[in-house]
Amino acid sequence: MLTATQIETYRRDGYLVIPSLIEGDQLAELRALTDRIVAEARGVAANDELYDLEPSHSATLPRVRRLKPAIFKRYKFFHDLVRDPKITAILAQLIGPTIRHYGGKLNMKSAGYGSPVEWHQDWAFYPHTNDDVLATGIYLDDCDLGNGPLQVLPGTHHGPTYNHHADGRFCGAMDPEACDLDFSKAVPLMGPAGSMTIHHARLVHGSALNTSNQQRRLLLHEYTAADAWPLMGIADFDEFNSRMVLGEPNVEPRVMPAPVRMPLPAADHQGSIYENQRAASRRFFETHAERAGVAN
Ligand SMILES: O=C(O)CCC(=O)C(=O)O
Repeated sequence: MLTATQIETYRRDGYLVIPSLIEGDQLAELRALTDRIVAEARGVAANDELYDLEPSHSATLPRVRRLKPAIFKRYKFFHDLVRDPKITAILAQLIGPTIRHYGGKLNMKSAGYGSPVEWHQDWAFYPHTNDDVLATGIYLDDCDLGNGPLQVLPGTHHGPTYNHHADGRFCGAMDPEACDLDFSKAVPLMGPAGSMTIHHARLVHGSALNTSNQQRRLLLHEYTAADAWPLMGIADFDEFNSRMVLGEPNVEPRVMPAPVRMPLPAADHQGSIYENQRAASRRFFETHAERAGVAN
């Protein structure tokens, strides 16, 4: 459970780190299952429903950038972890007693080449009727400054929703030179394997290329208050309600003012944030190709 000070810090700064929340056998299983799924990418030639692949991936030299939301449907372990009471009890203190899982993914950020994620706000991808919306991140590996920690700009969840468009289309990345933000104030969220980060959906965040020899895997889960409904609509109401993780669903969305920009027209490159961000007009973080001195 969170202390009153932690709750106050989250409201003020928009993020928290809970050290070593996942431990022992549960952490060991999370790591072992992930290793197994990644090993099965050998032979996969292109992005599919489960795998998002690094630009330098080949079927013989498998390089997975992300495991996509299909892991929550295919693997009971991941399905159950989303609903783990030690996580949902914490979330209830931040967004209330009825909670729905929105989605998630496992970003690999592999040693030596794991891709950067450009500055963005999750809210630009999935605006809702109110902003009781957040993401948790569970580190599968010890995370320090060297292996590409998630970085956040404290307090930005109280500010505008920034432009995430380029050439008239959504691209999932902010133009770092077109916004009034001082990125040198970014705070890296670090901790031992099993630590859990929490960030508000409107908080500006991103992460750099992993140039170290330590991988940095981060399992991201996105959650909303049950009465925060997605402005992009609900394709399947039963499926929507099957994602309740705490309390009962309702049909009374709570509408609260929050700055919104719709992610439309949709990004040119679909499949993941990495793909969306390929269309960004300007990048902040160095890419693997740039570092290696080859054309992107
Ligand atoms: O993996 C990371 O460091 C950041 C991920 C992120 O913000 C995202 O995938 O939306």
